[in-house]
Amino acid sequence: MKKSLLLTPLLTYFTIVQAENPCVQTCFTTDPAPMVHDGRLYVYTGHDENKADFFWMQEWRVYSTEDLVNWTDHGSPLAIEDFDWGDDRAWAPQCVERNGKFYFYVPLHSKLSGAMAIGVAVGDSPTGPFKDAIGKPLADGSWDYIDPTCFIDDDGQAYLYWGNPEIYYVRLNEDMISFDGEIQKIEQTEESFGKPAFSIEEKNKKYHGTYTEGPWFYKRNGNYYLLYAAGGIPERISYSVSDSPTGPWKFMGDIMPLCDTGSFTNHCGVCDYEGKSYFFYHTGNLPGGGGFGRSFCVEEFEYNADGSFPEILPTKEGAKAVKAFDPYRQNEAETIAWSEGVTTEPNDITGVYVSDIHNGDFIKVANVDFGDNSPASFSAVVASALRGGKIEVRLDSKDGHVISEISVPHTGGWENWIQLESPVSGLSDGIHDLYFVFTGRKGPKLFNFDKWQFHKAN
Ligand code: FUB
Repeated sequence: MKKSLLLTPLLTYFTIVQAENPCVQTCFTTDPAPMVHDGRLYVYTGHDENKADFFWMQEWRVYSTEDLVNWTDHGSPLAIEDFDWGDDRAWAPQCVERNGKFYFYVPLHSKLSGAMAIGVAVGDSPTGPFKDAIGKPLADGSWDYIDPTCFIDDDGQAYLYWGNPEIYYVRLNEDMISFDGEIQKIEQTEESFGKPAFSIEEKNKKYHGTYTEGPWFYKRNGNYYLLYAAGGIPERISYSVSDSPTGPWKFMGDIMPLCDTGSFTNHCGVCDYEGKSYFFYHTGNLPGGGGFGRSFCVEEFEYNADGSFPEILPTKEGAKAVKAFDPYRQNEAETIAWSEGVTTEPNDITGVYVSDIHNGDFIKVANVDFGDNSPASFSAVVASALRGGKIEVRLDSKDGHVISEISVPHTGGWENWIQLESPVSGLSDGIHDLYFVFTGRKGPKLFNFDKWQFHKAN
């Protein structure tokens, strides 16, 4: 069918393309740590369990985006099971690259000490696989050995900071998996962190600060920044700066003040991508979330002229798209701007796919650029152990008009994949949000969805 030409420019013009916070809806994703590599922005996270009453976290997860709007789920390339000496609490991670290797620093509970420890895993790609790099903790034996943040200075010296409520650091050796010398503890004073350490604070004096946890360490324009969760709980995000990687630090105040985030913790990470600056944090705002069900969010910001931070408040909208999405390559179904109802699962052969699809669930892919002409067809890779269902491909809203439809049959198993193709008709040029709306019998899981692609006419 021919597209409605008249409507195309209007819809394209008025489409306000914004990400939606939290960035991932298929599971809880805590303690975000961004890393830019090879033109993509990766975010390493923890994973709060459903219905948890504490941080009973078992694995770390990786997501990535090229546009700040659509997030690809790379699953969990690292879990407690990968550390023989660990048995619980897969808390706030960070991954950094050096000489083509990816070093994944994590806190977890140690069987050796019975307390918390810092581990390091190594991999050859940003999405893993990762393996314990040294077969033992990098630092072990204190309840406050959590939340490592790693930074490599211009002279090649790498630093690892961590801790709650103390701030520890070491100079890492060039191998990134060892250090010489003692673990250093940073002196916390009112001038450096807004409040002295508990042991030396003046009782009855009201201080603004308190370093709590979750340090995030980096350098910009010759200044070293240490961002952190502050104020005990509930937490805000504050920061200190220095002209040296090991201080002395100067307390600069709050970046994200106490807000109604639905979570008593907060945890930040910062990066630049495609010429813009982004602030990552987490909230309990995903339906079913809360203090032990947190999900990462993102806001774009601009540094003040003097390099200080503006105040950053949580928004529902998040960051704007920095580029359009290409529907003509093979796309992973788990690349999602927003979804409702579905989850994801891993598979050794196909990788991560979308699962738990029920009648009425949907996936939105934002800012999709169909170019000047309508595509000829749409294909999807799907599997079903039951009677299947339908993918309705809709434009611009989940009730938008249907441009293609795929009927998924029984394929003989939840991972017996087949590729199906269907013609495209109706308005489908220009930039649109795409909705995959799933329909079928009410009640049961319908099918799994792994990949999709639009095809141009020959
Ligand atoms: O996610 C578990 C802990 O909660 C993290 O290690 C802290 O930073 C806080 O977010």
